Amino acid sequence: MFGPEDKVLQRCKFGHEREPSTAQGDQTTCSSNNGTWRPFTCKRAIAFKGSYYFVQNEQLSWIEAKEFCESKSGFLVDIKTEEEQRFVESLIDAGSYPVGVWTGGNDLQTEGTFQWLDNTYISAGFMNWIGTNQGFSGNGGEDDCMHVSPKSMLYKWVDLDCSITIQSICEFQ
Ligand SMILES: [Ca+2]
Ligand SMILES: [Ca+2]
Repeated sequence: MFGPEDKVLQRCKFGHEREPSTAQGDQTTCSSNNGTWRPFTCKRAIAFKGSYYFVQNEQLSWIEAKEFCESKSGFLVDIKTEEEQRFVESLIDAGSYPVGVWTGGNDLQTEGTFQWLDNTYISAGFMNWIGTNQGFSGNGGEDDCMHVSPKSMLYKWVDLDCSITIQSICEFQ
């Protein structure tokens, strides 16, 4: 039996992701899941310099991570300044990301030329690659998707096989 209040469509605010929760969250309410009502918490996206960031803890391939962010009207994070890099490092530090996190950086369009998902060239701005060349030469040109490595690798940018499943960060503007 649903009361009138249950018919109100509950959504998380823009930039917030809804996740199932049994704990008290900051915006706990009820949502319908195939007729079963259950509590959920709106997980906060974190604001920084005019953008919002959401860490996706689920391990996804690069394409899956990209599609997840887009399904929330965001995009896989682009890191365009040293300040933004430091902020992403703090997000990595705050969680448990043994391999690091996906960014939107990729050279799927032109091998060896990395771009962000807004089609800007990574080489045109701030960079934090592990080597002097774009990407990591260890696997030839096979790796096309860029991630930020964990603290143990000084958060350097390294391209990986896009099908590897790791955590990721969505950015919202
Ligand atoms: Ca950005
Ligand atoms: Ca490549």
